[in-house]
Amino acid sequence: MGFSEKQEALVKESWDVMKEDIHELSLYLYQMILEIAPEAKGLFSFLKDTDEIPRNNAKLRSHAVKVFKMVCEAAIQLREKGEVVISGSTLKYLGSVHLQKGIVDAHFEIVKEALIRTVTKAMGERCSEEMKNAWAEAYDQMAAAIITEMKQEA
Ligand code: HEM
Ligand code: ISQ
Repeated sequence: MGFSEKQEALVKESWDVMKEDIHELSLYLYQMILEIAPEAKGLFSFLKDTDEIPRNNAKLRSHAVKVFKMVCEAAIQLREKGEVVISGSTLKYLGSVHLQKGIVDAHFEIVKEALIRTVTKAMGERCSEEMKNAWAEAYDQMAAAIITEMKQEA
């Protein structure tokens, strides 16, 4: 089943709301990752040597914002072109960063769950199963592109 205009709208609409509180939501995304998988802490350079998630680390924040934005971008592309297209050099970079950090398929499920929990928290009563599914689908397609690249680089 293709990605519908409605699904794209749900992702965009929630992202617009999320942007208003992006600082807190970025921290929440990491918090959820660590709640689901405490061992993931060691993967991130800015988390591995701290007991708490640092509130004022620019890199930590910008990385999380990138992830939200890229999934949002994936939703737009899925509706427009039916697939996620990442430019060759960006895809190579994403593949190599994650390969080098030792990211495996199971990690992608953890981040997906954390992302959905973050959308759920951000949207409160405005959240719906349909909205969560739209994010999940866009994320899965983005993840699939990165995973394919990682396997090619390995
Ligand atoms: C780095 C995006 C999945 C862990 C990055 C960077 C981007 C990114 C853009 C590079 C940031 C920069 O250098 O500017 C994504 C997207 C994902 C995804 C879009 C899924 C669709 C994952 C997963 C994990 C992960 C599943 C594992 C928990 C990391 C780590 C780094 C990284 C550890 C390096 C951060 C550091 O320590 O500096 N990711 N990522 N990523 N990603 Fe992901
Ligand atoms: C995946 N890759 C890089 C940074 C991230 C930040 C938060 C959640 C997932 C991420």
